[in-house]
Amino acid sequence: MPKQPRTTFLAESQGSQYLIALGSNQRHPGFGSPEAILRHAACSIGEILGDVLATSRIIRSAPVGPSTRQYANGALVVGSDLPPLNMLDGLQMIESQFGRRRVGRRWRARTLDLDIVLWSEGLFASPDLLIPHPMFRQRGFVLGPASEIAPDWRDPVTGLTLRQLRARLR
Ligand code: A4P
Ligand code: MG
Repeated sequence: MPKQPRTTFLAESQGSQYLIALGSNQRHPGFGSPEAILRHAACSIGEILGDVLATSRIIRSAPVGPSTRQYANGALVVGSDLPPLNMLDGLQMIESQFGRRRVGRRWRARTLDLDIVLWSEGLFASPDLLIPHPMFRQRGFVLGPASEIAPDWRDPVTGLTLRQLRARLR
């Protein structure tokens, strides 16, 4: 595989950084509202997967796709030495701890969805994981929170920063 250009983002932190998008549009009997679920999930990510370096506000967004319920969405920058597939495994483990069940149709209502949007080392592609996330450039509910915490992070595919991608969407 050709060597990918490294995106320098937070020079002071060790290892690599991941930009993680969080979404929820279903209450959890123990954790409560979608907003509360996202806050607890951010804590779990910090305990298990790496250092939470930046946390966005949590926004409310209209559902894209078949689900009719509003979402809570947010974003985190996480510093971690985990390679991408281990990060994905860890995120999916946390999704299931929050009651996410991977059955039924895609994009159904869910208690917690954790997607890897960007990785400081650039591109990653395997059958189970694509970085950058293929849809993120079209999604205000990702770009809004993400550009708040990492406005100058460049998408390695288009060369545009998150701030620019968000402005282009609007
Ligand atoms: N996968 C591949 N690349 C990635 C990546 N970069 N990060 C694979 C995470 N996962 C990745 O995802 C399906 C499979 O994608 C995973 O098993 C993984 O191997 P999933 O989370 O099980 O299923 P999903 O979330 O239903 O599908 P998908 O395609 O991830 O949907 P999205 O893109 O997450 O969209 N509207 C609003 N307002 N806010 C939302 O948060 N979210 C969705 C779901 C739809 N509409 C929304 C929102
Ligand atoms: Mg997902």
